[in-house]
Amino acid sequence: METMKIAGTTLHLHTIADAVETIVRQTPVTDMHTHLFASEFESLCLWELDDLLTYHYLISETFRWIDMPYEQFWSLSKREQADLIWRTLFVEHSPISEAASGVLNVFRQLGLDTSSRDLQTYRDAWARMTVDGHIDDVMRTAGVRDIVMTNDPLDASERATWERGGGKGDPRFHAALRVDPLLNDWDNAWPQLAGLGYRVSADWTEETVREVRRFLGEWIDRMDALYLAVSMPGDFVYPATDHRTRMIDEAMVPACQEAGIPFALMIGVRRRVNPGLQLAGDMSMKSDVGAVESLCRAYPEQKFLITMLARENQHELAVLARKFRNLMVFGCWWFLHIESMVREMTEMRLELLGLSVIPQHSDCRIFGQLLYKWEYSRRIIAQTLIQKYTRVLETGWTVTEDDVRRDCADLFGGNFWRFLGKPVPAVERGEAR
Ligand code: HDL
Ligand code: ZN
Repeated sequence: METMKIAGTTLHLHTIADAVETIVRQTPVTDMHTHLFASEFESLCLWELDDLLTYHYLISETFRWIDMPYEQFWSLSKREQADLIWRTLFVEHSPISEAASGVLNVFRQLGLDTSSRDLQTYRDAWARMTVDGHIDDVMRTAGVRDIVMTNDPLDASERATWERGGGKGDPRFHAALRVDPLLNDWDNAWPQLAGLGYRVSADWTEETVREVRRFLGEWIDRMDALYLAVSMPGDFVYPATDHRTRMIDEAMVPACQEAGIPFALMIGVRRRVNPGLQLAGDMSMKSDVGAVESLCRAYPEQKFLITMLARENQHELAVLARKFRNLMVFGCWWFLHIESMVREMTEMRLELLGLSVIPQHSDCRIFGQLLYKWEYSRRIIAQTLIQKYTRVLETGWTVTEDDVRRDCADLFGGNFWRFLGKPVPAVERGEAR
């Protein structure tokens, strides 16, 4: 029998580390969940220094040091808020949290002189930038080839871009249709739908179901949405005799099946535990992985992208993914997007699921964040892969550079696009192997 030819340089115990670090660094990323917007979305496209400093993670960290009333902070201009955050987290204390050190990492990767503690130094640097030049520089440096946005047609300013035929001008940016209010705040959502011309009412009537389906279908088509996304509170149970189950069963899953797209559920948030912090006031909570199990079993032909917010849910979710091939686990979400949790979760996932996961997304809101979030994520994923390839090499198995390239392409985008049943756009554009 002909021996199978192994392609590419064979790696050994003393060469695997350098090879993996190099290949991971070079592998282009599809960032499959972000809050970034292409520049055509104008004010929704956040990239300025004051946007970076008023990131809600830094706001909540600043309030731990100051007695200022919340209302007084929110009455400040964005620039004044940024000044206060800079003084508090960068001058009066060392910026060692993930979000604070991340800002300095952005400065470094943009080639700025980080020896200055004068915020004006960095404001002057941003004054020399343009939004499109900054986006190109950051995506190139971070190695991010494609970005999936979070798109909400109930947001009037975003809707305006779509309704004038915009939204798809930059092929690197893709849409995900986000519809939390339909599931979690129906009393306020249905009047908004009605205001857009959909014949819905508070009651879950046949016409309401039909019109919610029409809303979902029309916006999936208009955005060419890659997936339908919702974030769910930690008390989400499924199935239940409640509005959420009816909305999922009668509208959301059918809309996904009609469009042939995955349904992404991000589970475990407790919104506004401290309303005074606004967006920064959300909390995580343990959730019922059983709800995901019931969904995957009820709809074996429907693909589900799932991430959960509580550390305590991660092992059970990874084990569940071993049972359902229509379940794709993704990312280290939100409060888990810190180096210690990324390391713990990535090791566990590769040990339980091999390479059939989407290990990371950035969740970025401001473009510069791509630089630090992907730098440390790549480093940790590379360190974990080296550990696992070493274990394989020690058995005498052959691992080649081509094997590692293939595996990394899967982890950093290939698994996502394959789960969608779509080709990798960066390859289609000739930008990546
Ligand atoms: O619901 C979500 O998509 C979360 O990611 C929230 O946007 C959260 O506020 C966040 O920014 N996480 O990083
Ligand atoms: Zn998010």
